[in-house]
Amino acid sequence: MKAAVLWERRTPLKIEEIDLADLQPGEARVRMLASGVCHSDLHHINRETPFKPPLVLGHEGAGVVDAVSPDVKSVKPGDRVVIMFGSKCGTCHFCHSGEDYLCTTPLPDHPRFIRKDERFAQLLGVGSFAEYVNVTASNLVRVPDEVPIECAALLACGVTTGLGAVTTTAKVEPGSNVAVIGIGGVGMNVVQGAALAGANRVIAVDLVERKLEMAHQFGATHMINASETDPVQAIKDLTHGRGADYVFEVIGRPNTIKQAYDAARNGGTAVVVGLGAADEEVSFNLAELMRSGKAIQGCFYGSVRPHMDVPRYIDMYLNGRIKIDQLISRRFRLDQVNEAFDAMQAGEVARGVIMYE
Ligand code: PAD
Ligand code: ZN
Repeated sequence: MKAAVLWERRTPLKIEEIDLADLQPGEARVRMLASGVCHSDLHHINRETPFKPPLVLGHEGAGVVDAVSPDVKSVKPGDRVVIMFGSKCGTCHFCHSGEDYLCTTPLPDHPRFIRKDERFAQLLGVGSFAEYVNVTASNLVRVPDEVPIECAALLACGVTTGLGAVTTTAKVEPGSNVAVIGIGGVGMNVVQGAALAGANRVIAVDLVERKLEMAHQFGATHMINASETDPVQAIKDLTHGRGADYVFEVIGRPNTIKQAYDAARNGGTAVVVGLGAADEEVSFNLAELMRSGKAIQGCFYGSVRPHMDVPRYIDMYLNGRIKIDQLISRRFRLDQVNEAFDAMQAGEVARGVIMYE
């Protein structure tokens, strides 16, 4: 089967013929049908991260179950599924307390992608830029036939992270003023989540005019182009000079995280959704941090509870309460994966999706 392999950081992915190991207990094999291209995948190309090349990227995938290990009862061959990423062991402190996105159990370390003696790392336990994947079966959430499979794929990361950041991580109250800095595939879902949560103002900040226009369709009430206007001042001007109750940073850069902090009102919250580099830091004035009463909150995976939130988001999609189709700007084949990254970096797409058929 074919997979897109990162052989060396900062080089294009190469399509290779590789194999899958035999299924281990608790695992399922999924035939990939769609995989979104998320900016986090690009970070693993460009940055040093714990996932070392040769590496199969991709973590926003959906497909159909092809086979299961004999002990697996939660899914069966033929089921259409979203593949959630990361560990969810079900037995650690965090899994028991309903915060399984914080699960501390290491990902399975037996090789799943192989070729003779070669072993390929599998990003976040998924590696969805491959025609088939072996994954932990408890990470699979079944999807009804009415949901287009490329929409299901986006539930594995962008939609779930963005909506969850608002409702589960930050718990935005109706009437809040919300600003979102970075309106990509994830930030657009923060915008629609804030609108759904009943935010009063939803202020979208980006550098690309097309993203801002789209943000308006997703519920933004005000749009700020940060290449023309200082976003911190603009957010304050729109919020009685105070700043927003919640400012979401959805890029992962020190300067925009600082902007989110500065644009939050006293007592407000800056929510860091963007993934910064491991060697980057942001500094805050300590006296101001204390006196302002502001909170800085990290947000991993929208604090998702997969088997509770994903079915709920599916229901909301089917009921017309959230948009997913409109996020998909372009479809690519697996051998066009590098073009999909180029399109993301050029700001041409809200989400590009790899289709396998
Ligand atoms: P994306 O490339 O689709 O969107 C990023 C957006 O930021 C684009 O629209 C850019 O135009 C915009 N942008 C860039 N620089 C600026 C700036 N200075 N001011 C305003 N806007 C700017 O990425 P994405 O939405 O796929 O991912 C966004 C980040 O979220 C990225 O760091 C990714 O790794 C992270 C992420 N975090 C989680 C999580 O669990 N917290 C999950 C998924 C993705
Ligand atoms: Zn992602």
